[in-house]
Amino acid sequence: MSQVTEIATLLDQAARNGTAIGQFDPEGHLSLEQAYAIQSAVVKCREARGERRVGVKMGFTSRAKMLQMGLSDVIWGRLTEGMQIEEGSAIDISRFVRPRCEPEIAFILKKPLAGNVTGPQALAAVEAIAPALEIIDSRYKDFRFTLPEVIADNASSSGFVIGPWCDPHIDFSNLGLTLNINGRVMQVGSTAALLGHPLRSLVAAARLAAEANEPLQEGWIVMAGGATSADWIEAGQYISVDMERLGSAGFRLS
Ligand code: 0L1
Ligand code: MG
Repeated sequence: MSQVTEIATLLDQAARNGTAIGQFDPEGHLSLEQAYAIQSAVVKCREARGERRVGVKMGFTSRAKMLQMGLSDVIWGRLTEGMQIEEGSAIDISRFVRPRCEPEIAFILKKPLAGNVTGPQALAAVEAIAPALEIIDSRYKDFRFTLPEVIADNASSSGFVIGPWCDPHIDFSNLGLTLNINGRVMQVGSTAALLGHPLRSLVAAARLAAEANEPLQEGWIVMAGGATSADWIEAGQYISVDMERLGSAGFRLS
């Protein structure tokens, strides 16, 4: 078994069982190319079990988080249908190691999108936009990881919830939003936190996915990135996002 397959198998099992593993590259020696190769192999494990690819997620999309990590670019991960959580439903916390949740805006595409595109070209490929939540769950013990490790771990992607799909022609550059737990506001933010405009995240997704020879497909969802910091979430909580003009999305953790 190659080292890529070996690490990918460990990460896939950790995600399936909700059990943490130790770091495999604590000094961060792996190249980003190697890290994404492991991520690709992790997602292939899911596809081998019959899960369909449904899109991509973007990570570290706020300038503050990028600088904090010493990064000059965003990171991305792959979404499969098994990660989608029906809006308003309840899910069992045992499937996670130690989950956190962040409010996002999601795009769904009406046509493929690839390469170096402009904002208007990206918008022309968007069928609809929606308020959304991402559940992130690092598979590493004590939430300690290097950049190659988090990329290999599918950018901590674990679940996502999509609210009502809305007309993409409204101005969504600076929509106010809150992340709420049991109806209490925990985080306040704006879609402008995503690289200044969420479309920039979609433009980056088109570039990065094409570089990986996996161009964005018609019908795919793009989770544009966290608009606030993520909050730890626990069993018994109802977690929701309220977004100006677009509405709400939520789920219960049991
Ligand atoms: O912004 C993101 O969705 C990436 C999250 C990866 C790091 C983490 O687990 O906090
Ligand atoms: Mg996110």
